Amino acid sequence: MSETRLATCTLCEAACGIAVQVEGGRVVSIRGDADDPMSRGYVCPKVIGMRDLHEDPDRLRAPVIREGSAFREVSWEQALDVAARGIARVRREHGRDALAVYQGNPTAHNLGLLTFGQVALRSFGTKNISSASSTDQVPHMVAAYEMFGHPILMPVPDLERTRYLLIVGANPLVSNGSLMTAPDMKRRLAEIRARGGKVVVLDPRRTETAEAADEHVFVAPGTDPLLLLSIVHVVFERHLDRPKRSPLPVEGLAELQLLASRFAPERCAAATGVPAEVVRRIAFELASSDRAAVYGRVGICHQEQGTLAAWLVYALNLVTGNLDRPGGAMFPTPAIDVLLLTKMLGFVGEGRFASRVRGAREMAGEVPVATLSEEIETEGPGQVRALLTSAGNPVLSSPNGRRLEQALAKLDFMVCVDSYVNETTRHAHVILPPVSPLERPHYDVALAAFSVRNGAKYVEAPIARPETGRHDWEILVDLAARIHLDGRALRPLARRALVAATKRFGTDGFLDLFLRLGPHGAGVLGQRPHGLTLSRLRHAPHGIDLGPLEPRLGALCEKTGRAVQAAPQRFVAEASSLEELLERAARRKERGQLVLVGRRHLRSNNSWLHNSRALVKGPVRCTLLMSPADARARGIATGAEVTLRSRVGSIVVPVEVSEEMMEGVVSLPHGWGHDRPGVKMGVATAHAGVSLNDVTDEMALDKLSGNAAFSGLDVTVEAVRRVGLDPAPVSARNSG
Ligand SMILES: Nc1nc2c(c(=O)[nH]1)N[C@H]1C(S)=C(S)[C@@H](COP(=O)(O)OP(=O)(O)OC[C@H]3O[C@@H](n4cnc5c(=O)[nH]c(N)nc54)[C@H](O)[C@@H]3O)O[C@H]1N2
Ligand SMILES: Nc1nc2c(c(=O)[nH]1)N[C@H]1C(S)=C(S)[C@@H](COP(=O)(O)OP(=O)(O)OC[C@H]3O[C@@H](n4cnc5c(=O)[nH]c(N)nc54)[C@H](O)[C@@H]3O)O[C@H]1N2
Ligand code: SF4
Ligand SMILES: [Mo]
Repeated sequence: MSETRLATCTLCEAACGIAVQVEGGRVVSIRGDADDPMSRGYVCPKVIGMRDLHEDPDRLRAPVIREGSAFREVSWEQALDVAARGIARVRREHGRDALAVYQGNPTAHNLGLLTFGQVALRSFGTKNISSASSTDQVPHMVAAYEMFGHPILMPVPDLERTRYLLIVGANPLVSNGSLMTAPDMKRRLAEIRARGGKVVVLDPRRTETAEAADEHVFVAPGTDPLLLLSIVHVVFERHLDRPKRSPLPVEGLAELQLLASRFAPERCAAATGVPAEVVRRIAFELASSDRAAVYGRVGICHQEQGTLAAWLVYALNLVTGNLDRPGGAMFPTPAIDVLLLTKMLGFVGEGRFASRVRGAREMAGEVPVATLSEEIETEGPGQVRALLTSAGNPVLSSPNGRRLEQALAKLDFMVCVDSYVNETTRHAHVILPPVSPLERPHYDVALAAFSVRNGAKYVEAPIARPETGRHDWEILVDLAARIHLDGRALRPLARRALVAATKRFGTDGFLDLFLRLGPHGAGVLGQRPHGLTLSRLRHAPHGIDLGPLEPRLGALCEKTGRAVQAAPQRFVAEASSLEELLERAARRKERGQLVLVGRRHLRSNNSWLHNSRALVKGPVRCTLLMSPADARARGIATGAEVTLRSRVGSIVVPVEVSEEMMEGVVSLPHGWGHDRPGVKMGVATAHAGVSLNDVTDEMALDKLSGNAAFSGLDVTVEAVRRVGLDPAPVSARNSG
């Protein structure tokens, strides 16, 4: 007898509601939950990954320890003991900073990792803690911190009411939205147009989103701060600035205007590739719309002035009077107060310490992952000798993964909390696998803070975990307890008591408490009888709609006595380097220098869904897109294998000549390169591709945030061998 259970897809930020048909612990089918108030039945093709992950024979179901080049299954007791002893020894002999911690992207979709997991990982007190944030959104966090006083206060476009949406460096039709939880982007963009609105995309590639928009404009990679500043320039010049439309206390508008006055569109056009008259028209349309929002995502974060770009996206919303205003860029009011939670966890702050070798500044308690290799390689006090990774695959996801992989081989000890033997975890001494995403209860603590509509949803685990299965957070709490109590007399007793107490409270206990304390909550003692509690959410398994976004920044400013900063001093100081960028970008174009950018595919998810047969079948996706003009100039046709070179290294990839690409720009997806020895993901290895991050540069960082500047990397491309124009060779290779 099969049964249908409601759940949430945890593969991407859209967090679609799903109905999972289960029979005897196996998944029969997954479809969209039509009664989920946010996703209304929508799911993307990737949803099948939830089934395939669960059923995957390559997924580890028991802990393993390495013996030579092989892994052997062991009991939890043994694995945790070996892991704890290894880490404790390194800490004892070399100090706390000798242990590095890295957390990957799936953390954001994992209730236990976001709560107890954070406490456990931060309890090690190492300054060498990093995460996928520094290959992703830290520029937005630094901009939010300086402008609004909290790194989590990153505004999201109010898609349901906006009439003009300017998308800069994002492809939400493929990524399904990021820092913008909004399932079914296709419908949402169509709705903006149906209400008479306009969608404009600025991107060096004519993406799927650009195709669905009213207008697409090519922009040269890495030049967005110049482009955005020239839009700000026109807004002021034409007296279209209307910050007062939103009643916020604001400081620094005059400084912003002064800075922008130097960057007229005519001056920036040669660098950005965007004609001045196009900039002027976009500025006018944006500023004269009654409800407009500017949205920027990883395309603007992955550049050497990513923080300036993120700042200028927010600043543009501010000066056009669209910040914290319906139809503009707004701040959700999630049921769990993440501002409070992150403050409690020590996330709020910046520049409190720096990395040892490069002196990279801390942000939200973390250093850039780009510093990890050098921290392992460079001898001296504080050298990293052990690594603990959780839900991450930095060998494929961080810049210069080749160097990192060589560094990992030198570690004294490495522990990974992960379900696979992959490019990173194959270096581990112990791998501790959590249960599958369908075997855990779920609530979106992080994503609800970036939802285009307020809401709350809790789901029970649709499939009961096996008796031996452990949640990520249970693994980390147990590990931390063992490490901290190692060598103490009280050890077994104290550890068991601590672990038992946390387990008893559990993620449910945490959720109930924080839901009650939150802005929609019932209160700890139930003072607000209609407010949220966990029990109320349990009775509404499709999720509860908490209404459209409401202005809230004004009230926050009042509470803290802090005005919104339109032109933070650090940003204005750094903006002097834009003069140099202006010249460098224009020169690059004159020289015909090729630059590299990344892309995503609808049927792929960073590095870890390539073991699903259903998702990797079809044409090869790991191809280098190149404009017809650039291909012609190099005698290259679709299907040709080329050598792509950067300062860091080279890779060989097949080319796809495409009108989608801006001249001078080539595009390659990341997350591939599964042919490393020792990887135990059969399907992925048979569709290996190459890793973009074998050529990205660990020294190229966003100046203000330390984020990896993957985009706009100088590269050369030359043919390895020539083949005809027929794209068949690409697909033929794929079927093998
Ligand atoms: N060149 C280039 N590089 C990029 C990007 C780019 O655009 N271009 N994008 C960057 C971005 S935005 C990101 S977020 C990063 C991602 O970087 P990472 O998070 O380091 O990499 P992922 O590929 O997401 O790997 C996730 C890992 O977590 C494991 N996993 C999945 N679910 C769970 C779980 O519930 N628990 C545990 N314990 N493990 C789990 C998977 O098996 C996999 O090993 O990559 C970045 N790298
Ligand atoms: N299907 C799928 N969905 C995903 C993921 C996935 O791997 N696959 N990953 C998830 C993750 S971790 C994240 S963070 C989000 C990211 O979500 P998005 O930000 O929407 O991700 P991308 O599709 O990489 O879009 C970035 C765009 O920026 C453009 N770009 C590159 N350089 C520049 C530049 O210098 N300037 C400008 N203006 N544009 C530039 C690229 O051409 C690309 O179209 O997606 C999430 N969703
Ligand atoms: S858009 Fe696709 S991958 Fe993302 S949550 Fe929805 S079904 Fe899952
Ligand atoms: Mo990401």
